[in-house]
Parts: sequence; structure tokens; C-alpha cells
Amino acid sequence: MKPNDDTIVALATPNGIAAIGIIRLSGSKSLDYLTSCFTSVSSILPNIVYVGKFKDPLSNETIDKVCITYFQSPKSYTGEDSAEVHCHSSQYVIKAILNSFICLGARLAQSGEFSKRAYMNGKLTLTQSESVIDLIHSQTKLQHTVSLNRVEGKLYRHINLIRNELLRLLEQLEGSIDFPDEVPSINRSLACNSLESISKNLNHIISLQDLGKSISDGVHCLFLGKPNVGKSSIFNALLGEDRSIVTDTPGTTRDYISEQIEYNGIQFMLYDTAGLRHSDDIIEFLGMKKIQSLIKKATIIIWVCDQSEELTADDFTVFDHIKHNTNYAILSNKVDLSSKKSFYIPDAKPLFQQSCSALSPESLNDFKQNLYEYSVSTYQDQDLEFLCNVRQFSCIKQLASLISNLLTQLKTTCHDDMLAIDLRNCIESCSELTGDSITEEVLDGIFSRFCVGK
Ligand SMILES: Nc1nc2c(ncn2[C@@H]2O[C@H](COP(=O)(O)OP(=O)(O)OP(=O)(O)O)[C@@H](O)[C@H]2O)c(=O)[nH]1
Ligand SMILES: [Mg+2]
Repeated sequence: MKPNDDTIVALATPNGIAAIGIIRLSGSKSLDYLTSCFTSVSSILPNIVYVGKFKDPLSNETIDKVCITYFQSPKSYTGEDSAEVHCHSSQYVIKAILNSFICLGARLAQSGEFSKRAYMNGKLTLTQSESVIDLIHSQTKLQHTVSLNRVEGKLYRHINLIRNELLRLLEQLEGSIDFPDEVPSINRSLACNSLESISKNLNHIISLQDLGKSISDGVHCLFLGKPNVGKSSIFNALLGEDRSIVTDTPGTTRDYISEQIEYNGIQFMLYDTAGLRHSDDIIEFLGMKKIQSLIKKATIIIWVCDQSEELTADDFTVFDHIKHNTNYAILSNKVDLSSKKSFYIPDAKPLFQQSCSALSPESLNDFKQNLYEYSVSTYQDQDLEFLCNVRQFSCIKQLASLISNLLTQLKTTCHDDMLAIDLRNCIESCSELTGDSITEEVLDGIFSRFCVGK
């Protein structure tokens, strides 16, 4: 696959009124086009910032005072000759500069086309290119760390090591098939050891992906409890705003409300729900139906109780909904009121139990810390580099299953020719992940997630 050799242009900064807008050019005509519009210097050398007038190449009218830089191939983001024009970000100026380049023969870039060219020219690996988009979209420190790790190519290098080991086995196997007198046949027990270690490794990467999902989608925290225990008050206290309606009438919240907060670099999606109780009210009934599906997708369920009252049948109705789950914690609210000595929940095995008062947000600090610790308890820093996106994850799962089949084959009397076919499939799967073998269609899918100008 060869990149198009036309010259592309796009605005790389958000569209709108701002101090500076950056227009990017990439392709073999970049310097020519730039020279036609920027005549303040007699020659434009690479990697130097020049300040001067940008002129419309047809009318010779000044459009803006700009800074320009030319990057000579291969020392540029895309690997091609490219350039940047830093102008004032007025809609008129941006449009006029883009038009000037288009008049000269440039084409407006498609989403992700600059990064696609960087990939095609070997400036970025596929996993790195994919991470560039995650980096742009990262909202929390942890999302940023994960995507930066990928941009630095750690997952790619790891999969490449696996690929090299598989290639080594294949070479030996094929050598012994083609030249049985010279190359000894493969030592199956050593090959098994090597594949078992690869398989363990891949399964470890797979097991980390729940954490990856939490980091990219946020940890889903579902507040459940009977009416009036203070779910909405706690939800509001955590958000720091009166988002959910609070009244002393049981059944205030009907439908669920969700909002996002960040704590220590992790994104939490909080769900305030309707109080669970036996009710003939159709709206409450529908609210409760939604809760059932939320329970299924919650990372953690927070069962809220009011410790100033005795537990009632409604509390146990709530408990019945969650007692078969292992991911629930108990939050006993209203500690500012006197507590009931007999407040005790038999048979409950919560992840943690905590008291608080929604009226004093500081009393929720320990609760937030517990939530955080639960969310990150399974990962270590070095594991972050192995968090994948959806495409990479499906490749890793496919690879793990191919390796597991291969191991089964190796342990039986399967013929070497068959083993070679299976090994080749595994290598192909590694290549698909790293982008060393990938179809144009998949590539277009990946790069279309980018914004124009990246
Ligand atoms: N004293 C005290 N009152 C609280 C506390 N938390 C909530 N309340 C009060 O309890 C009542 C119910 O609070 P909500 O937050 O609406 O309770 P809820 O669980 O969302 O109720 P539903 O939406 O009806 O299920 C309101 O009058 C709150 O002001 C608390 O920690 N201490
Ligand atoms: Mg409520």
C-alpha cells in the first residue's frame, strides 16, 4: 500500500475564534505551495520558524501575518515534506489560507489522513497511531498515561517479541521439514514451554482489559437503596452540585440520573436511581425495571441504608436484588442523626462498609478513597502499557486461542506440516495486531476515528 502522493491540507486546531489556528500541509508540493504564499523570505529552510505575511497566491493580497515552518522529508510527523502555518484563528483567515492552498492544487485532508501517512511511511506503528487518537481524547491522568504508553510503542514491542519467538519456531520447523537430514526436528517439549509462557502472557493481557475498560469508560457506580435513605443527597454531595432532586417524600427519584466525576485520575460514572420498594406506581415500576439492567453492568453497587432507622422489609427487598453479586458495598447514611444500635445486616458480605452523612461532603472522603482503591486494586503500573483498544483486544483474544490450539496440537502426535500451518496463523494474527499485515479497509476504519488535521 503506497500513500497517495498528492499534497493534503487541513486545519489542525479546533474551528472557532481563538488566538492561534494551525494549518497543516503534507505532501511533495508542500514547500512549493508555501513559497507561493509566503514571500517574506527568499528561501524557506527546514525547521526554522519564519514570521511574515501570508498572501493570496492569485490576488497577492495579504491575508494575515503568520508564522510558518517547513519540515523536510523524512523528518516530519508524516515522513513527507510538510509545513505548518500558524495564523490568527478567525474563520475568515482560516478559510482564506485553506483556499489559497487548494487553489494551488492541495486537497482537503480526510479524518486521520496525516496519521495514516505517518503510519504508511513507517513513522508510527499501527498501535501507536491508534493511541494518538486515545491521547487526544484522554480526559483523566490515567487515560493519558495509558495512551502515552501505547504511543511509545510498548504493546507493539511486546507483541513483536512474541512474533519473533513464533518465527523462530516456524523457521526451525520448516527447516526440518525441507531438510530433514541437516536440520533436527523441533524439540516439542521446549516448544511447549515457550508457547505456554506466551499463552500465560497473553492471558495476563486479556485479564487486564477490565481495568482498561474502567479507565476508558469510567467505573460504573450504582447507588441503590429503599426510598428516602439519601441516595440523591449522596449523589449530589459527590458531584458538588444539586443535580438530583432531594425531598423528604419517599419516591422522589423516578428515573435514574447519571453523571461523571473524576477522582485520582479515574473517571467514575455515578448512577442515582429510584428507591426500590414494592409499589403499584407504574412510573416507579418502570424505573425499577431499568435498575435491573443497571445492576448487570455496574462495576460496583453501593447499597445505601439509613442507619438512623431500623432496617425494614424494603431494605431487605434491596438486598435480595444484590445479594448474589460480589461487587457491592454498603453505605450507611445519616450518621449525623443518632444511630440505631440494632442496625445490623445479617448475611451481607460487602466489599466494604462505611458510614457517612450526605449533609457533610467531607464524610464521603473515605468512601471515595475506598471506591478508588477497589477500582485500581487489580493493576500495577507496568500493566498499563498492555491495555488495548477494542480492535487490539480482539486480535489478542484470537491469538491466545490460536496459541492454545497449537499447544494442544503439539502435545498430540500432530504432523509437523500441520503445526507449521498453525504457527503461520499465529504469526499472521500477531502481524494483524501490529499492523504488519492489515487490509486497506481495516486501516480506513482505524484512521476514520481521527479528527481532520491529525
Ligand atoms: N439528617 C440527614 N438527612 C439526610 C441525609 N441525607 C439525606 N437526608 C434527607 O433525607 C431525605 C431524602 O433524601 P433523598 O436524597 O431525596 O433520598 P433518596 O434516597 O434519593 O430518596 P428517593 O429518591 O425517594 O428514593 C431528604 O429530606 C434529605 O434532606 C443525611 O445524611 N442526614
Ligand atoms: Mg432520590
